[in-house]
Formats: sequence, structure tokens, C-alpha cells
Amino acid sequence: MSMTATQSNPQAHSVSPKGMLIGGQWVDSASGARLTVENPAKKTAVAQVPRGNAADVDRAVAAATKAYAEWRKVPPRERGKVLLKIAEALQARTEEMARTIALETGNALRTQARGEANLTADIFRYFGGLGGELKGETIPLGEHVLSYTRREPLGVVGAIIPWNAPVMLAALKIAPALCAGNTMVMKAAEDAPIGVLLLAEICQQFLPPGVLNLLTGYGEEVGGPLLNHPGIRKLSFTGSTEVGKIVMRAAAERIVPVSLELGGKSPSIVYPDADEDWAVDGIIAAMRFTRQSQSCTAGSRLFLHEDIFDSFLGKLEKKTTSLKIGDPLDEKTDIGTIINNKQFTKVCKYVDEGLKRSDAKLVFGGLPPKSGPLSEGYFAIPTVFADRSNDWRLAREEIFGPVLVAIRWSDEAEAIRMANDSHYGLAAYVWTHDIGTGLRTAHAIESGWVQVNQGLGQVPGMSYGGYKQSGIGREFSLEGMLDSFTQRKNVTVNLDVRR
Ligand code: TXE
Repeated sequence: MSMTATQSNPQAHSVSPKGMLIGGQWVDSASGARLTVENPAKKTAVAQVPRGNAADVDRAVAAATKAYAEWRKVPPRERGKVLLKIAEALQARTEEMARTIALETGNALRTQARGEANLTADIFRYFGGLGGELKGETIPLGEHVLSYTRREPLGVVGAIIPWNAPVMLAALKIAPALCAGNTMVMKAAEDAPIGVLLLAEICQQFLPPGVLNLLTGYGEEVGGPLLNHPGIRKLSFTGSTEVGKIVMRAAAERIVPVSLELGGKSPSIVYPDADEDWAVDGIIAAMRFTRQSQSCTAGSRLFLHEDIFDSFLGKLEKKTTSLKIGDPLDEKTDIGTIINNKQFTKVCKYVDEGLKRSDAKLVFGGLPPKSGPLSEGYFAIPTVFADRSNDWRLAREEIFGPVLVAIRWSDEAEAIRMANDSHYGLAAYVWTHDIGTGLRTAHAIESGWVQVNQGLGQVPGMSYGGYKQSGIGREFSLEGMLDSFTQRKNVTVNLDVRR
């Protein structure tokens, strides 16, 4: 792949990927068909990548199955060392990676894409150090019996990822799965495959052929055959709850273990004793406004105590509207673009519904301009609505865009009840000066991850994953690797046989 286009010329707006990675080779799709990847900030073509199909899935699973026979036998610490080499190579190319991410996703280089590139290297570094943790246990069955467990890999993992943080989300599956001795066939998202192809190119410098295979193409054409392929022994998916259900049905059909990291509608609860300025900054961070709120952990329901409701929203408006929306590759830009026309139209429909409702108050924001520089790309405007309840569609459905619904509360139990009244349960945020209140609330919230007085992103080592329809399984952590990518075998030996 001539990714150097972005490296040697920071203004370059197109790249030429070499193809998909199957069995250590860069190949075209079996059909020869290609799909166009768009730069969402300009609505222009960035690259063409192979449009894979079921025949490519067959080829990739065969390559991964062949590689598995040897890779599983490599001592875990040695596999870890390979990941550490990948981490260093990634670290050396973070700027190129960040530019590639910004170009194809529309996520701003300074506020988002650089962080994603660095976190990707960190994820490989973290899992690279965990080879020695693939330990088993001994079971005390008496002096003359040796009973122990082994952590063994599962085989070929089928992984499907989305476009919102494509490279980091790919790393979250590749690094732990490979460290545990599995091989992988991954499908990149059709909207953002280029950074993942670059990641695969860097990985491939250190991996035996077939250990990692990367396919590009559409969900139904590549993802479907991958889910249903008899050679796949584990499914790991990040994406919408809707497609997560399809993944789980496919897993049920063949009794294959499945990990799902799905959508969210995460609550932020602000108590009246919270430091307001601190909380306002934190809410902007938790809402992921600088990633256009295209994040499953976006704190998109804001429960504000009635005593601070108006003053808080005033401060939120002042700070949010000072953020600069624009070209993702421009160092001055805080907020980039929505990924594609489909998502852009979806976000606009929700904003339009809010504007049309006489019983909803627009606090700030609104529909994107129809002319001027921002109309050249899929730029959305941070928008906040108030005065409606948690039952409103905008407070229940995952918008995956910068639309925040602020809801008033006066009683703590009621705030927690509303926060939990969602079929999602991924993240939550609590803001209070009283640590007892903060912890009490954190314990009462039905979410896999609660932050008190901060709205930051995930850090390797934290167990991360959803309650309810936000998913099954954990990522980012040692437990994520052990539970998601290994199976236990018990071996029991009778030592008395020669007595
Ligand atoms: O996701 P999809 P989309 C949510 C968010 C967003 C909505 C739609 O609410 O608005 O999903 O986004 C592959 N069989 N999230 O359409 O469709 C697809 O090719 C197998 C939350 O982009 O779930 C891509 O690689 N695979 C989420 C991946 O699934 C299929 C991040 C995700 O696409 C498939 C993204 C099929 N039938 C969206 N259909 C998060 N948890 O962060 C699609 N795919």
C-alpha cells in the first residue's frame, strides 16, 4: 500500500491500498470488484479497495486455519514479543496512521486521530506484555492426583469492526486474540478500511503468513459469510445492536462463542454540588463532541439537577460553541465530520424532529448549514434539546451524532431510575463533590463502566463492555483476553498407576 502519500505530503487526499491481506499476500477480491472509500470532509474518493465476497472468506479462513497449526504452538511469551515489535513499529508511524484515520473517518487529527493512533500502539504494548498471564490452575484432588487447567486458544477468530475508531477497535481484537494463540480473519468496515489496512501491513512485517488476514467489503457480502463459515471458532463483533443480533443468531446456529460490543445511550448525572466549570468540560468530553459523538460511550442523556439546570446549560453552550468545526486535517480543528451521507441524514432527521416539536426547547445548535464551507462535507453542529422527558425518542435511540438531550431532576432516586431506563448499559458519568454520593450512584447504575467526575476514554487494563443490549464480554483488559480468546482444558492425571 502506498500509504506514504499521507506521510510525504500531509495535504494528500488519496491513497492506494495494495489489496486485502490473505495468507501473507496482498490480493484483489476473487470477483475483481472494488468499492470506493470517501473522504467525508470533501465528499470525494480517497481510495478504492477490494469488494470481497464469500470466496475471499473461504480463502482467508483456509489461510488462517493453516497458520493456526503452528501459531498456537509458539510459546505465549514469544507471541507477546511479536506484539511488542508491532507496537514499536506502530509507534514509529503514528503520525502517518493519524492522518490516514482523519482522512477517511473525518475525525479531527489533533483532538481525535492522533490519540487513536497512539492508543493503538499502547494496546499492542499492553497485550504484548501479557503472554505470561495465560496461566492455568492446579486443583487439589489429593496426593496422588495431578489435576490442572490449561488456557488454550480457540482457533480461527472471525472479527468484524465498525468505522468510528477503526484502527483502535481492530487492535482491541487482533492483539489479545493473537497473544492467546488464535489466528484471525477480520473484516474492516466499508467506510474506513484504509487505516486498518495500514495496521495490517505493519503487523504483517512481524507475523507468519495467515496469522492475521484482513478482508474489505460490505457487511452482507463479507461479514455474512464470515459469521456463518464452519471454520470460524469464535465471533468477535463491534457495531450496532441490530447487527449484533445477527451475529448472535449465527453464533447460536453453530454454538460458537461470541463477544459483542454494541451501542449505547449513556447517562450523565450532574448533582447540584458539582464543580460546574469542571463538569461542563467533562460533559463535553463525555459527550464526545470532538468525535461528533460517533462513539458508543457518548454521554448523550444529560440529567441535570433543577437548581443548576439553566446556569449549567448556559455554560455548556458557551464552551461547546467555541469549539471549531472544520477540516479534520487542519490542526486548528476541534470537531470533524460525520462518517457518511447515511449517518449524516440520520443525525439531521433527529435534529429536525427536535426542532419541529413545540414541547422541546432547542438550547443551542440546529441543522447544519446548506451553503458555505461546512456544506462541502458531512459536518453536523453540536445540538442540545431540553424540556422533554427520558421517554422521548431522542433520549432513547442511539443517534451516533452530536445531539444531546438535557433532562431536569430533583430527586436522586428518580435521576437514577431514569438513567437506568434504557435498554443500553455501556457507560455512565456522575458529577458531584461528594464522593459518597458519587460511589452510591455509580453502584446503582446499570452500566459496564461508570466514571465519577471525569468523561475520559478507555485505558488498556480497564475491563470494558456493556450491560443489557450494549453487549456481551469485555475488552481492553487481561480478563478480556482470557475470557474472550481462550478456552480452558482440564487435565487430570492419576499418579498412582505404578504403585
Ligand atoms: O453499523 P453496522 P453502521 C451504531 C450507531 C450507528 C449504527 C449504524 O448507532 O448509527 O450502528 O452504523 C458490518 N453481517 N454503531 O451501519 O451496520 C459492517 O460492514 C455481518 C455503534 O455502520 O453495525 C461493519 O463492518 N456484518 C457502534 C460492521 O458490521 C455486517 C459502531 C458495523 O456496521 C452486517 C458503529 C451483516 N448483516 C455503529 N451488516 C459501536 N458499538 O461503537 C453490517 N455488517
